[in-house]
Amino acid sequence: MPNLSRDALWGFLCGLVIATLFVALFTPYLVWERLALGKKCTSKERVAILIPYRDREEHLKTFLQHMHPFLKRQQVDYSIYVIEQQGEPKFCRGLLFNIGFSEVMKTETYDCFIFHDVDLIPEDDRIKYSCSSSPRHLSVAVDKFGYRMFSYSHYGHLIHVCGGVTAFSTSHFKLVNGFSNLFRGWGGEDDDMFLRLKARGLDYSRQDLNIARYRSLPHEQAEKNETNYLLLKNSQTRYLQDGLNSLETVDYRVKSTTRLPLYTHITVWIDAK
Ligand SMILES: [Mn+2]
Repeated sequence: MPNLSRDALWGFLCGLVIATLFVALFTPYLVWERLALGKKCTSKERVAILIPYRDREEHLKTFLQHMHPFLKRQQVDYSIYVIEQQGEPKFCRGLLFNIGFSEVMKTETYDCFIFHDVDLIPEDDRIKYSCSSSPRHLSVAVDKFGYRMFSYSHYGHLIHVCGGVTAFSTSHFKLVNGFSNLFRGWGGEDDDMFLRLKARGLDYSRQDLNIARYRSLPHEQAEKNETNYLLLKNSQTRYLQDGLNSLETVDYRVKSTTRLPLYTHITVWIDAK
């Protein structure tokens, strides 16, 4: 027995020595890295990346694995927010963006918001994750659409399809009253935003088609909600009272906000209509 406790003591001491050595050697390295990083990060703009989310665990993993190194290479001062929908069976992409924006702005200040689908991965480091003098459509060329741009005519409007990933300065996003809260299910909320911008005399700028290339992660295509497209008829007048300023009339409840190492997770209950 005495032998055993002596062995245990030796083991403990060796462990202690190794741990001390490790901390002594590693701490200066961490401090140095921190300082070097502080010097390198020249960005003054604070960027929030908002991801509307439900039931796409694999996509989120791939997204985070790609985006953290990508954004660090660009030296962006950023945070990622995942806004998860519960309740209402139809996915409310625009509404989730509005809720995310309003929740985030309660405690933080950001200059720039990037509204980002979880299944789109930028393929080129030159795609700038920042805001400029006009709102920007980032995911211009997506692989599953043959890296091409699309437009269509609807109720006399020529609509350029600008879904996927867009960047708005905080003031531009407020100026158009955010997204519409009314779109439920797949389709149309991005076209509604395009029309809001037009109504405000704004337009999306776009990066070169050869640069702004995205890979899309495969999933089953949700069925288009055709009734969404009827809303586009009056987008350009409705936007004044449908959006950030009418969020309090929407039946939703923020259930939790959890700060995780790689993102902040906000869960939202939306009442089914
Ligand atoms: Mn998709």
